Amino acid sequence: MARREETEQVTEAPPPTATLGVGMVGYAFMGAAHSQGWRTAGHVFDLPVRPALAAICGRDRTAVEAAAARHGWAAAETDWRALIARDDVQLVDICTPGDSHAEIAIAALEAGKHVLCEKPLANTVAEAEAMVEAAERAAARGQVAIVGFNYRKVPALTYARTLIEEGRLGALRHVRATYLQDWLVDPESPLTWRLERERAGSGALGDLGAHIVDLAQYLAGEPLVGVSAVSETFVRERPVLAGAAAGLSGAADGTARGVVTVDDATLFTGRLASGALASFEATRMAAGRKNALRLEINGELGSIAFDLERLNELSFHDHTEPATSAGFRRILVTEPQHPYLEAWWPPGHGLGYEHTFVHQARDVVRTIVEGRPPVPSFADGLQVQRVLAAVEESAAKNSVHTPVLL
Ligand code: SOE
Repeated sequence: MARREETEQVTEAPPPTATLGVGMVGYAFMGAAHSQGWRTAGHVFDLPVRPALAAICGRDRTAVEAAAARHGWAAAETDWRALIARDDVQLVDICTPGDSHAEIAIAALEAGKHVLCEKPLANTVAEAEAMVEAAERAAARGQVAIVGFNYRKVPALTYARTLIEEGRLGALRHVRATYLQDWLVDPESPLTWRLERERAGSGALGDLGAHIVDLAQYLAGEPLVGVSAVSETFVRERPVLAGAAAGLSGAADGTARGVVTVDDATLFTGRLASGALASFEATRMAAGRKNALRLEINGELGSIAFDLERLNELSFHDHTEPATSAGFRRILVTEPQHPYLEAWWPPGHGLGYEHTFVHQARDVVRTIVEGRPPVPSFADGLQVQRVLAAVEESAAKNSVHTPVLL
């Protein structure tokens, strides 16, 4: 495999002249992350066409023009329909809250554009189904529709999938997945759109649970077939937001308070198609846990373990080794032979959160140009949406638990 010296020769080749015009809707946290992905992918990877940041869209003209200048977009629009209609936009990237995903994605696909849509795919199963139907019609015309489950693009997790595909874990027994953050611990943290059911669909479940459900199914290579859940909203009222959110938070509007209409934390167990058991925990109220997406998968031949807070590492235990010397060992997934790493730094120099968006952009471009099946597809996004809906249904039923005798 190419080491860095050879890779450098490859990246010194003249950049491709053909471009894929990207139009992005939304310019907050995810908009910034996706911008970085589009800006960088064509400079790092040897791509058949280079993404061009054609136009960015948001409702507030001053703010969207500032975002365009900051993130390197050539133009700014204030109406997503105008963005979709632009001749220099071939792909529409949707980074808005979930309540507008379906409308924008379906309109873009019907206008002949490729689509990348942030997760969760939609706020309801019905919306996701309509999006899949639009994606299927568009696929017949050669268009691509992809959902942005960016953590599949962490090299250590892509590599974990390879180990499982190769049978190194054997038949799977357990999938244990948690996604823990703490940005809502403070009860004075304001009521942003992520705390409104109308806009976000659900709370920790859709925001964080969607990622770990997708990863569990992607890594295991099989779907969840049943779930049992509990859910809680610990802080039921929060200060109303004054103006736009900044990142995950924002300034409160005096003393006015509004009702939180989503879950703060959702826990559930599940069963995969093969009979393997799974457990999940999604919360934004785990004090001290910043972006702790952790996974452990146990099979009859071995186990893997991963923590997003140490994202260059994968732990692997090979249970076929002699018991005296077997045990979890830490693999640094930073070699040029590892997924995506051939184009980055010399061995051992490591990547971060933002690189997942660069890898996502690379994969979207290649999928379009090489005519590959889209992965993760809108159908994958719908399947996750069905799991989220089943979790919500179960949590609603489980509000009264089997009592514990005291
Ligand atoms: C906030 O909880 C958030 O930004 C999620 O919305 C993202 O999907 C996740 O990648 C990081 O945390």
